[in-house]
Amino acid sequence: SSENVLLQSPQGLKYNQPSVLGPDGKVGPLAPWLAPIVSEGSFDPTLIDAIYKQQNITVATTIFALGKYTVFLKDFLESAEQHFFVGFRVHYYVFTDHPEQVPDVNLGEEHELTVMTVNSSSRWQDMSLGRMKRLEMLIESGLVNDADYLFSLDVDTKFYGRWGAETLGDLIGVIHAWYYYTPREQFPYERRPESQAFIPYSEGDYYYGGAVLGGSVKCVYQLAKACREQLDIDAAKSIEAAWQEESHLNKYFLYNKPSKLLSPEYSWDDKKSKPDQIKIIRYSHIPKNYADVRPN
Ligand code: 5GW
Ligand code: MN
Repeated sequence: SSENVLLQSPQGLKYNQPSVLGPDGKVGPLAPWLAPIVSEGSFDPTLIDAIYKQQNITVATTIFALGKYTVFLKDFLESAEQHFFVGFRVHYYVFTDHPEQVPDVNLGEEHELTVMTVNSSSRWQDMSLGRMKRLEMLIESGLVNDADYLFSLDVDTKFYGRWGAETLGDLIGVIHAWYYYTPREQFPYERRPESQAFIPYSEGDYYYGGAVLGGSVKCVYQLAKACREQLDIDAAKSIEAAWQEESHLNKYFLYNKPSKLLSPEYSWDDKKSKPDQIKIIRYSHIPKNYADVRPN
């Protein structure tokens, strides 16, 4: 059905930073490469569901819950069942080193969950940096061949509102809740040229959140493989990008433009109060006590 053609832009091309907020002060509606920025009011949920329903699609979703992060699974899954692709076929893949701690959550019709048991690691780098590699391997394994679209989502989060077919497309990135009004030279991109995630101060469209990535299985595969390769090159030089996978994701999205962008409605933070420009919060980071959940 879809072509899966990446919208590539050359490195070093100079153009003005796009604004997240339009002249009316509202989010969107378009990135300057004509990708829609999805926000409340920009789509008709009934219509868009009806269109995608006819295509009988499956949405695969990977969630990583390694070490102590299994505590987040219950709220994540229960809230997802309330709001995430309700009425569509959904297949969760939960990667964990504690399969016995995966809660028994009642799943809706045609919703399915597969536990992917992985080895425990004492190295925190393997937990926070291994997602791209595992995503790449999951797709290579053929397990998600039945899926049309794939999302990878942080687990220390909750859904508060609808997340549905409006978020589907070839390559999907989310605009970070803390940086949608920030001049690009102040984005927390990786700024050391030694890192593969390096972005010069004169470049950058948006600051994308690392909690959400998605798209067609093919485009997500290309993304995961490319980011994993860049992470490996950095690791071989003992370089860790400023915000790890998020930095590499931002580099990837700068030169491989998302075909659709999600407004910060789709990746909020409970610690941040809602400004008027943001009409609804759909998915948000919940506060976590780092000392409780991170490895020592
Ligand atoms: C994260 C940071 C340092 C050490 C370990 C982790 C970690 C991340 C972990 O111990 N277990 C784990 O499952 N993760 C996965 O990576 C979770 O899915 C988590 O949502 C995701 C990103 O890490 P976060 O959520 O701690 O990152 P921030 O930027 O949201 O704080
Ligand atoms: Mn998180």
